[in-house]
Amino acid sequence: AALASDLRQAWLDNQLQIEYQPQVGADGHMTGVEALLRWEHPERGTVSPAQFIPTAEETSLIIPIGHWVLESACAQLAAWAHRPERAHLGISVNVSVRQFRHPDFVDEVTSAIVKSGIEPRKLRLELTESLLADGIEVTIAKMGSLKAMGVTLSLDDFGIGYSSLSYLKRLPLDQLKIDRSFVRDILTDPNDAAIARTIIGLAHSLGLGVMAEGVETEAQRDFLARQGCEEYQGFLFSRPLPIRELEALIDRLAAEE
Ligand code: G
Ligand code: G
Ligand code: MN
Ligand code: NA
Repeated sequence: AALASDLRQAWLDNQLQIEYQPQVGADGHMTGVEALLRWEHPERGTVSPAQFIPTAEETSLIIPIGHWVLESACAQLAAWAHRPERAHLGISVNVSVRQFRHPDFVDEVTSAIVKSGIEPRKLRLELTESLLADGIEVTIAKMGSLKAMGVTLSLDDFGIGYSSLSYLKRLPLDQLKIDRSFVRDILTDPNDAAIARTIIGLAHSLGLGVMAEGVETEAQRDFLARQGCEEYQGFLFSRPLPIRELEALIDRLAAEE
């Protein structure tokens, strides 16, 4: 069957799940997690979101699916709010272009925050550079509404897409995420090292935080730390985990303190 009809059925049958990948600060403590969609198909096996997100966008299924991820993240933050070892954590949610451009998007975020009663800054929306390709004035206005609400805004996969520095300075962002393609060979490829260093410097000169993704080794983390990077995500710390495994990890780390 075509991926589009399988995805529609998967959505109706609750075959989609959310895993959470830890994010770690400069002192090694967990600061938050990124919510990542997972699809276990009975015949296809595990389907990567890299494969099915484009289909979800083409079919508009990304609207209900994205809404569900957003509401799930807010419900999770609300459940953690009265657990001392979990209450400080944020959750990053990927927002696709189609979802962001939907006229109801800002209202959906507002209602998810109000319903759950969470602190808005704990919700970190990950936007991509493809939002800057056109409709820039509307993008800036919507980001401004989200920012006014207190939501944290990150620019995901930074450096691989359409990055105009003149737009970048106009966006009400909180953080840049260095794309993992620059982190992978950071110790062996001087160009990647220079790019990572430049992104960290750019973020700081614009008053933004910076997170590196795809950090797999201590040596990569140490290199990034020396350049002033303050947050990390990658297999060095943890792969994305089902919620029960994530909560067990948080409790284990808290018990070791
Ligand atoms: O986790 P993984 O490497 O398989 O993710 C592949 C891609 O899918 C990443 O670019 C990630 O941003 C995207 N992705 C994962 N979950 C979501 C989601 O909930 N919404 C959107 N729009 N993209 C997601
Ligand atoms: O595009 P986005 O940044 O949202 O994608 C995040 C994706 O990166 C997730 O699908 C996750 O599985 C993947 N990922 C997370 N950490 C690592 C890592 O250390 N190495 C590699 N190769 N992929 C990672
Ligand atoms: Mn992301
Ligand atoms: Na990314």
